[in-house]
Amino acid sequence: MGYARRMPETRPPYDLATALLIVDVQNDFADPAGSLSVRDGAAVIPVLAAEIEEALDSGALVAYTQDWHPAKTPHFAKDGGVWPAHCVMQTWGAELHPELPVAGHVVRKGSNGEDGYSAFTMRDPLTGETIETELHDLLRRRGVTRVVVGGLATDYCVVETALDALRLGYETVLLTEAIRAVDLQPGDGERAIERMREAGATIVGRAVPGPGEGAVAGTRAGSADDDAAGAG
Ligand code: VGL
Ligand code: ZN
Repeated sequence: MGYARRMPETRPPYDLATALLIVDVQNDFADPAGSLSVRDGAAVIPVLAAEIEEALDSGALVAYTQDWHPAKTPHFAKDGGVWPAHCVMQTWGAELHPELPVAGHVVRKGSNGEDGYSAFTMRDPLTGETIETELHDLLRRRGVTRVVVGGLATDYCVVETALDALRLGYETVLLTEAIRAVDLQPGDGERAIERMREAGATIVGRAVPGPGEGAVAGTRAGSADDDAAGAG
C-alpha cells in the first residue's frame, strides 16, 4: 500500500562472481505435510530449478542451506522457543525437497542447537554469541560479490539471509517468485520484502500475493497488470 509503482527490475545475468543461494527448501517447509509447511511453498521449486540451470550454465556457484536442528533445541516451543519441532537432523522433514535439483554445497545451520535464521550467522543459545557458518568463507574464496536469493521462508530465513548478505557487502538480488512467507501475521512477507528493499536489495519479479490478498492489494480493478513489480 502506498508504494510508488516501479518498473519491473530484471535479474542481472549469472556470472562467475554471482552465487545463487537457495534457502531451506526442505520437506518441513515445502511439503504440505511438513511440520512448518509454508503455504504454496513447493511453488518455488520450478522457479528455482530454472535459476539453477541458468546459474550452472554461466559457471555461477549454487549453494543451499538446510535448517538442521537437534531434536531438542531452544528454537522449538517445547524447549522454550517459538516453533513447532521442524527440520530435525536426519529426518524426512529436514531433507531437501526431492524435486529440488541439488548441484552445489549445502550449508547446515543449527546443528549444535544454535538459534537464528540467517544462512551466514547463527546465535549460540547459551552465550548469545554470533557464530558464522561456512557460507561467507566459501563465497569469498570463490570471488563471489553478488548473491541471488530464493527459498523459504520470506519472513524468516530469506530476509535474515539477505540482510546479512547486504551487511557483508554483497550485492543482493531477491527473486520474489522464488520465495513464500510463513505470514504468522498477515503481511509479514510483504514487510520482509520492504525491509530487504530498504536495505538495498534489488527486488526482481512480480509481487506474490499473501493469503487473502488480491493480486495488487489496495488498488481497484484494472490496475493489477502483470508488469507491476513491487506493488501490493
Ligand atoms: C525458518 C522458522 C524457523 C525458515 C527456520 O527457514 O525460514 N523459519 N526456522
Ligand atoms: Zn528452524
